[in-house]
Amino acid sequence: MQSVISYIGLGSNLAQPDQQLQDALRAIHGLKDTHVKQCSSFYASKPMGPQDQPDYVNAVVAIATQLSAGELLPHLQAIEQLHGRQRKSERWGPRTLDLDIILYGDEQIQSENLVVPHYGMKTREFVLYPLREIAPELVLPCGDSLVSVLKSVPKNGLEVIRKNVTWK
Ligand code: PH2
Ligand code: MG
Ligand code: MG
Repeated sequence: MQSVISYIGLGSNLAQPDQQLQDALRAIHGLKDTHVKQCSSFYASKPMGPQDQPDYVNAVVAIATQLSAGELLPHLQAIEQLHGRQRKSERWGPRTLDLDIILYGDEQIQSENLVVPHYGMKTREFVLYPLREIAPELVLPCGDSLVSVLKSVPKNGLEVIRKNVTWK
């Protein structure tokens, strides 16, 4: 099977977020039939949602994978679990590790447990700016270019905190 390029959003705001992302990157690279191709810098970002939680560290990685999106999802959820993720009822509450499938090739998926492109990607600075770093020419499945989408999304304090991230 041919591999597909997929973009995964990483986020953490608990228990050493920088280390959470670094470990997650290695775990993703270690998934079967999957390789990390590129990783954005790590960014500090203001919490979206409840404000009484720590700032987040966010990044986006490009992977090449032979897994389908539906196969990839449970693997990413297993990594979240290994990182002590506790699913709470509070929407947009703090978390040790969040791995979201942002894009999976040009596929548009609307199943019960997976929506791709990620429903919030066009409004979230902590997804769009890291994505632009690794895929400046990207055109979304809807036909909009990443650059045009970014024009209406301010940085909201988003700040690079680590460059030249590695995963091997
Ligand atoms: N994720 C959330 C809720 N709020 N805020 C930032 N800055 N970054 C995130 O990744 C994030 C968030 C739920 O997934
Ligand atoms: Mg998320
Ligand atoms: Mg998530």
